[in-house]
Amino acid sequence: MRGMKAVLAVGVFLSFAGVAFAGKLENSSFEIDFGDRASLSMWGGYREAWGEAYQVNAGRANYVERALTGERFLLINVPPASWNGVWQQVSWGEKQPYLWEAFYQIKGGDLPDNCSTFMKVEFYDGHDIQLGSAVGEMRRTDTKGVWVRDSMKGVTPVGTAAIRFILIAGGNEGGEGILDRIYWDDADTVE
Ligand SMILES: [Ca+2]
Repeated sequence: MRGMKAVLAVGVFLSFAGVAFAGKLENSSFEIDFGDRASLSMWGGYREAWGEAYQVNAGRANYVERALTGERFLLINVPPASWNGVWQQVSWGEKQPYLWEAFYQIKGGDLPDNCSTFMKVEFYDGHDIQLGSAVGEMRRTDTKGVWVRDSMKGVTPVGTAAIRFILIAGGNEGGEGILDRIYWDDADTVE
């Protein structure tokens, strides 16, 4: 039992360290200006965003008042029957653990039953062929103005050479567009 406690203590320490220091993702707090991206390893504006996903400034328009850190965050809108989000691909080994976290807000009431936002990962081999994927908890409950921590962890499958880290929102079949209600900030791996 003593050994187990030591392992847990180290785990807690590393979790805090992961919050304090940058992980493997770039632009993890969505603070870097949009623009052409020379590297596929950076999300935000070019090739790594699809649908209605935007990096926006806190306190503007109908956005939430404060970013978790910095001045900006990710906004994901969901037009009827659509999927939208951002992704970032990072080199990773096979059979290796991964842990990443992000913080979200949902405002304006709970999302419709058929609409949600969540974290997702996809595993790719050295030829960029997808080996599999995993999804986090589907979120749709109003967070009442608070940034809520979310996380995902697991172990990569055999053959993995990269993980694609994804923040996504969608569904909403036949509904009205979900606008200015889903936000994410500070998404990064934790080591
Ligand atoms: Ca931020």
